[in-house]
Amino acid sequence: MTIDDESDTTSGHLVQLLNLVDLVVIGPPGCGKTTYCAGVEQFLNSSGRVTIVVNLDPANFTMAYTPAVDIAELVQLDVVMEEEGLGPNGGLIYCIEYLEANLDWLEEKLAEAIRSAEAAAAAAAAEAMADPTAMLQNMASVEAGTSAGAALKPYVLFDCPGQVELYTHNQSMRNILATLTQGWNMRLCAVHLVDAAYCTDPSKYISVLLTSLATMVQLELPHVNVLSKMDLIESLGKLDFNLEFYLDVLNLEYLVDLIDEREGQASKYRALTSALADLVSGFGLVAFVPLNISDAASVGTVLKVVDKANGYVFGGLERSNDGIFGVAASPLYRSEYERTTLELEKARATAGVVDDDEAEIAALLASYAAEKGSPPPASE
Ligand SMILES: Nc1nc2c(ncn2[C@@H]2O[C@H](COP(=O)(O)OP(=O)(O)O)[C@@H](O)[C@H]2O)c(=O)[nH]1
Ligand SMILES: [Mg+2]
Repeated sequence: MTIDDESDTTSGHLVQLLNLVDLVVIGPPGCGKTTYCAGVEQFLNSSGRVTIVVNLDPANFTMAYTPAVDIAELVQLDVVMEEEGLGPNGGLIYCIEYLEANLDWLEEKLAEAIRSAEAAAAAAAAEAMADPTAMLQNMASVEAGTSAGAALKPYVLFDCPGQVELYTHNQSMRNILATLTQGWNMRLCAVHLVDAAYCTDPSKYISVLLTSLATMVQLELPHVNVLSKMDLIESLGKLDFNLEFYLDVLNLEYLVDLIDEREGQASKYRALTSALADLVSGFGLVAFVPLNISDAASVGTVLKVVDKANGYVFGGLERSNDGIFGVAASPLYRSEYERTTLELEKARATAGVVDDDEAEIAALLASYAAEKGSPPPASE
C-alpha cells in the first residue's frame, strides 16, 4: 500500500508539520503498524525530512520499508521458538526481554543508522543548495518553522511488536522505552493503532478501549490513539452509532445496553461491563484519530495530532518527555484548536498578510475576537 502522492493537500500539511519527535508505533497484531511506518516514511521523505525505520518486531518477516536497524540481526523468533521450546507469544516475549538485556546493541546500531542518515541528508542538502529552485523551497520550510538543522535530523520510527502483554503488564517494552527517553534523551510519542473493524462489535470496542487505556498508563509517553484502516469502514456495514461516537468515545452506557440486547447477558455481566465502561470514561484519556494510510492528508492529520500530544502548540522544546503526558490530544481541544487556527488562517489570507508582523497579527486577533463577541486581547 502506498500513499497517493497526487493529493493536492500534501504540501499544505508538510509546511505546517514540526514533528521533532520520534514515533513508537504500537497496536495489536495486524492493525497496520508496519504499513503505517512504511507510509509515514514515504510521506516524510517526500517532504525532505530524512526518516528511518527501526524494526523492533521479531514477527515482522516482510516489510514494505527497508529497516535501518532490524531486531532480527540480534535475535530471531523462529530460532528462539525452536531452541527454547516456546510458542509464538512466549517466543516474542523472550525476544523482547533479550533485547532489553542487550540494549547496548540497539544503541550502537541506532547511532550508526542516525549518523549515516545525517550524512546522506547533508549530501542531499549540499546538492539542493546548488539548485536555486530547491534552495527557495528549503527557505520556505525554514520560514514555516522548521530549522535547517531540524530538517537534517533523521526522524526515527520504531515498528514495535503487537503482543498486548508487552504493553499491559510485562515490563520489558516499558524499560526499553524509558532507556530511550531518559538514558538516550530521545523524545518519543506512542502512536497506538487500533483496527477500525472493532467499531462494529460493542464488546470488542470496549476491550480495545481498555487495552488503549492500560497501554497509555503503562508506557507514560505522549500518546495518540489511531483508528486504522478507515478506507474499509464502509465495507464493514452500518455502524450502530455515527463515527464521532467511536472516535470521541462518547457515552459508553449505550454500548452496554446494546451488548445486553444482543447477547442477553446475565445481570452480573452487565454490571461488570458497565464498570469497565465507567473506568474508561472516568480516565477521560482515550479518543481516536481516524487514519486512511493511502491518503496523504489523513497521514498529515495524524502527524499534526502527534505534534499537539507533544505539547509543541503550547511552547518550546524540552529535552525529555517529563510533564507533558497530561497534554493528551483530546477531541475537545482538537476541534477548538483547529477551528481557531483555520479561521485565523482564513482571516490572514483575506487580509493579504504574508509575514509574521506582530502588529498585524495582534490586529487580526482583535478583529477575530470582536467578531466572536468576546473582548479583544489586552495589549502588553
Ligand atoms: N485496507 C487497508 N489495509 C491495511 C491498512 N493498513 C494495513 N493494512 C493491511 O493489513 C495487513 C496487516 O498490516 P501490517 O502493517 O502488517 O500490520 P502489523 O501486524 O500491525 O504490522 C496487511 O495485509 C496490510 O496490507 C489500511 O490502512 N487499509
Ligand atoms: Mg508488523
